[in-house]
Amino acid sequence: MRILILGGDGYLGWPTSMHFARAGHEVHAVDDYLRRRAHQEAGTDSLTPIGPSLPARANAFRDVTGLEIGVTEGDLTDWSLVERVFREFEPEAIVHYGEMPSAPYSMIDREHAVFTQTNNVVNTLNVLYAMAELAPDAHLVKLGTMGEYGTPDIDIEEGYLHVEHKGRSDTLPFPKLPGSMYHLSKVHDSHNIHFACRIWGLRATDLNQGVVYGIETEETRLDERLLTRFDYDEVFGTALNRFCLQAVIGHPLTPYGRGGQTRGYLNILDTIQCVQLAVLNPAAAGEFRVFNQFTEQFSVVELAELVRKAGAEVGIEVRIDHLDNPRIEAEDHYYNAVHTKLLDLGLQPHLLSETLIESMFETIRRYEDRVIPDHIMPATRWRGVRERSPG
Ligand code: USQ
Repeated sequence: MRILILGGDGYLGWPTSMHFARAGHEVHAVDDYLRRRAHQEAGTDSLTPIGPSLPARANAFRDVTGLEIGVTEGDLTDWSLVERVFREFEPEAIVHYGEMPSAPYSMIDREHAVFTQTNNVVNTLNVLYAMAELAPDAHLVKLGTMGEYGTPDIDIEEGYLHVEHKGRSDTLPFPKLPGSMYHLSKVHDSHNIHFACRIWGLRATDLNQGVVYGIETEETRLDERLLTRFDYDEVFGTALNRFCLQAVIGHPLTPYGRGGQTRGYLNILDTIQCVQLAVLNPAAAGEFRVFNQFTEQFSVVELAELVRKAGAEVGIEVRIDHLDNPRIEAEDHYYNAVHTKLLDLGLQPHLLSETLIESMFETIRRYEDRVIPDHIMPATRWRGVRERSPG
């Protein structure tokens, strides 16, 4: 199958590109290095030393495996670029990771919020128009987020809710209560994609993914030049990855507030498995399919305790310091999200274990001398606009 990977230079996009290429597909990856630039501006970096560019990574992949990954360096908000890629590559499936992925980044100030929503919404619109005009039978597999739903006081269904109202009933999109400008951008995308399926008959799967953890995949282990990035800073690092790194460098773990914030989590290996299952089992024409993509739920405190236990096993003493929560979010809440559709397609979860955490410790230790400790503590706050611009 011809598979276009948008955001092919990212934490998930690069290992997904390699995985599909090794599985015998024709792969083309697109990226404009948005995340590399954001890191440069902030003075932060990936823990793992990744290749200097997408072409350099694709060359290394060819040296190691003999397989090709096609590459385009460019911005998906640029219509002429999107049009050219669709005309030349003629994708049958499009895996769209190509967005600004950080909630804190989107909450820094007005400029970052506008950038996040413009970038994410416009580039997805370009992809939808390119599909409608140039690849109407292709299947879009779009990375959404569990954060679109927020933390409602009822069970979260997979995309849709059956509603009885004043004697009538319908199945409607599940209500959305996102917690950041970034999560909102994904809600806007979901509406636009749903519209394109309903009106133009496109086929799409929205993968509402939870928080991903892990460093290694089958392909990244083949050669050091094939590593994927690993972020641990307050803007791009996510909870468990940050806690594992903090444990290794002797930094107290940083649960925000009371730490009862509960989310769905999954191993990076399962992200790749889920995306592969979605691509190989496409949605029908006109169908907007939604999968909740995670394997287990944890609260932040549960994760911190797991890391402390794994640390004790290998002789690391881990301290846990609850910080004032920089975000505005519920810290004790009901959370129960359905996630059966990917299991029904055959997903075999790699569940979180102390052994997995210990192996993450080992990989992190290998690159410990690259850690920039100044950017571990949270600096971005979800405060009101008035607090930022007095007067
Ligand atoms: N948290 C801490 N301490 C930390 C970091 C995070 O307590 O040092 C807490 C946060 O306050 C939050 C939870 O952990 O309650 C998750 O935060 P996160 O930074 O790991 O993840 P989040 O901001 O929700 O975003 C990440 C990805 C995003 C993806 C989302 C899936 O960056 O791209 O969409 O996870 S989900 O969380 O299901 O919305």
